[in-house]
Amino acid sequence: MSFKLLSTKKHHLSHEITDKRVFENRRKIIKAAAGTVIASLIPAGVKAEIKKYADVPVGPYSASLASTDYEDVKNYTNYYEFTTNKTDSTVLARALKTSPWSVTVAGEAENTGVFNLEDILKSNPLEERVYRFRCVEAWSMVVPWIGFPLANMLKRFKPTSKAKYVEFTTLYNPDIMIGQRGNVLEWPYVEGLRIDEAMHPLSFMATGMYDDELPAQNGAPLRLVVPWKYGFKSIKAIVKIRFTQTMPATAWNKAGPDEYGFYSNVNPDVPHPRWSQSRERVLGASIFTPKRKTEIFNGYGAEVASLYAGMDLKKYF
Ligand SMILES: Nc1nc2c(c(=O)[nH]1)N[C@H]1C(S)=C(S)[C@@H](COP(=O)(O)O)O[C@H]1N2
Ligand SMILES: [Mo]
Repeated sequence: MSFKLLSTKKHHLSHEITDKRVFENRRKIIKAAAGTVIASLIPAGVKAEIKKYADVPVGPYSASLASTDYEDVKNYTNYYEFTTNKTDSTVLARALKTSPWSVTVAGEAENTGVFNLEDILKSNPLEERVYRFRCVEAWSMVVPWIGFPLANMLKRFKPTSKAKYVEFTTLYNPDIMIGQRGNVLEWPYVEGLRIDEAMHPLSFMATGMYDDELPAQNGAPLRLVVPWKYGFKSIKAIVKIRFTQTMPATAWNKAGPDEYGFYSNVNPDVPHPRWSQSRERVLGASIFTPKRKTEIFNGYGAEVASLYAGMDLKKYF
């Protein structure tokens, strides 16, 4: 399976390039057709529900890949604050109140403080991006995320020249996040990126998916999506962003330093100590479907490999 990225004026991205207008038109047609089918199934007098983000335009950097079934993406999640079980989080995460929501910005930046998510959203126009996503446990999926480029938001906080990394922190609330009553990880969940990774145009903040609000179990109201890294970098329910001079200590790295490195770029050549990373299972596929080969940087090598020029990716895994 190869994927296509849409062209932008500045970036001539890898692989086959699809004209953005062609893709958007196709998306509209598909939506219109789906609307007709659904409408014809709805009894007269019942209004079809319009999805919250149905009109969000497709942004650049979107891959024109077929999305994984919505039901699979919603109902097979990793959210250790609630449970280590990939299906129970659908119900458990309903207890999380995702609005109002505020985000604390701290550290090496001029514009720090507490921000309402609503205000952040007002200054960050939404777009849709179809991104490949891959968990470290070797399952992969393709998700049409709704959100905005991470760099857009970070630049508004005016990071100083001392900001070499960005640290993200998830909500800590063991009354609701019942998994936090145990110590499967050190709470709160923390993740981090090097500043150039964070500012890379592929790094994305998601607030929705499949034209609708982000389900709680998928990280509402605000989650990171870094498509060339293993899924655990894509931290959910973010309440704090801190710019730092030194590499942040991340939850998974603390839990297993030999198993989960800071960079965690998808890499078929670096096996997890307990299993191979060379093949992956597409979410929703039957057990008889052969696994597919994992691609370096999850297929985004043409865009991001230069971030790691000269680095030994076996050492900096
Ligand atoms: N706060 C938080 N973020 C998290 C996790 C988590 O347990 N807690 N799990 C991570 C892991 S291991 C993966 S694979 C992805 C899964 O995203 P999904 O559940 O939306 O598919 O979320 C990541 N973000
Ligand atoms: Mo994961």
